Amino acid sequence: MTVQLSTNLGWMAAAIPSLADEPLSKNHPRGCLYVAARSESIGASMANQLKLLSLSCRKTEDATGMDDIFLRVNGVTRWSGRITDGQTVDITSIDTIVYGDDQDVRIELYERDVEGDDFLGFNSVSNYPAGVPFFLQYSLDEADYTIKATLLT
Ligand SMILES: [Ca+2]
Ligand SMILES: [Ca+2]
Repeated sequence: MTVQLSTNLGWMAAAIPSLADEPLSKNHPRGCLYVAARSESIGASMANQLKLLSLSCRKTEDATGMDDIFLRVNGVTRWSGRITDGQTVDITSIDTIVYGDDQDVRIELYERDVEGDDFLGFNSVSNYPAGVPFFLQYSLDEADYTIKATLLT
């Protein structure tokens, strides 16, 4: 639940500056209704294209040495690599993830070990505002990771 909450807060923070740039038209004098109608019309007209940009490690899961991370998108491993405290790695080699408006994308992070892999958490991405980078937090097992992502416009 903590992971989901931080995701929602990230969406709010990302959404506010972009929406603030939009002038309210005379046809939509009530801001709240305007925002709701706008996101609905975008959602109905096109599929979403999710691009994962980078993975940052503030704190590894393993007590010593580098973490051996793999990233799963809807149950399929799409990226793996080694990373340690303070590093950010580019993950743009992962193909753009295309999904419909009635779907969401489950992005899980694991740390590999011979005695069993450690699950670091998951985030579900649905309809974020396009063109505004957002952040997904992974903090199970005392690890601390962030994925930076964006929906392509
Ligand atoms: Ca581990
Ligand atoms: Ca390990």
